[in-house]
Amino acid sequence: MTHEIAVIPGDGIGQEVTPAAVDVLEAVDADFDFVEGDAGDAVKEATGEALPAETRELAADADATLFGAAGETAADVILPLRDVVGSFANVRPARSYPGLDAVQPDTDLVFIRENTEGVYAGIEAEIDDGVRTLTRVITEDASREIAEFGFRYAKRNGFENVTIAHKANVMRETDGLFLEAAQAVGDSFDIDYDTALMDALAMHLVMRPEEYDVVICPNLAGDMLSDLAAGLVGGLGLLPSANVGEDNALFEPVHGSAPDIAGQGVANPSAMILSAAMLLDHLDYADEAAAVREAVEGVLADGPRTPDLGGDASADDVTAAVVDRL
Ligand code: GGG
Repeated sequence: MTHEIAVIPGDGIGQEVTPAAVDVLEAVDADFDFVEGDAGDAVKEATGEALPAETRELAADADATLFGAAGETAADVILPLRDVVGSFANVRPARSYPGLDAVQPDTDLVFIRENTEGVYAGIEAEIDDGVRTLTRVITEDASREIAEFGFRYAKRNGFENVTIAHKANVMRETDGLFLEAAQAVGDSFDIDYDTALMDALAMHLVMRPEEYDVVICPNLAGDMLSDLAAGLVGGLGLLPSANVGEDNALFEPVHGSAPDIAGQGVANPSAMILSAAMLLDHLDYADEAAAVREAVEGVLADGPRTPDLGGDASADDVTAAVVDRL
């Protein structure tokens, strides 16, 4: 069966790493049709619209989407795209790799980030000169849904501990509801869980990441804590993600457009290639997904490596080495 994959490189290094994922998907034993769409800062400059209707339709109609990176127009591109694919959960695994000089070499955890609300609901206003507000939306339904997804994910993947991140002692109404709903779900699962104030959790993750398996987070906390974890394992070039919905999904690296290195060809494609491995898993190509992960691991251990990991290879060199191993 042929699967249609929408490919949306987006901004900055998204243009450089997205073709790497396509090369890898073309190298595995699976049948894909790739359809490319435009989105991002340059498209907005040229057309006035960061996410053209045709690109939305591509993502809506495809079996899955590969997205590269969003820049200044992130709120107009990646948030609506997640909505187009009906994604309520953002899965962000953070693990250290043998042979890499990581701050915390025993890291192996997964953030399950609520993907639709919190402070990313986009409700902002200027209510007076010099006074702006933002409305944080937390609903019982979305909180329950992300917690159910997180606990099921932990069970399915053999993880032993779940942590519910929150700040309910300050955001009493919103995170109070998130925590209450997530705990009710936790109580119905046969799995150990605890709850953690997200600020203290940030410190514990830096000092003892090996104590954590699955961390269920409200939207902004998931975005920030996963970047923090990227710092523990070797940087943002290593963290993939899946935006999962009921019937569709979008896969993207956790990193953004990295304007400081965009155009130089030296962006680390590993996060994007590992996102393609998550896409393979999602479409039931488990063996091919495992082979891609193994190939990436091998290249991370033996090189070539991009400059963020201390090497001097290009994104193309790394991609070619992964494809060779496949
Ligand atoms: N590929 C991820 C990306 O483009 N990140 C930029 C960004 O600002 N993302 C916000 C988010 O992940 O919610």
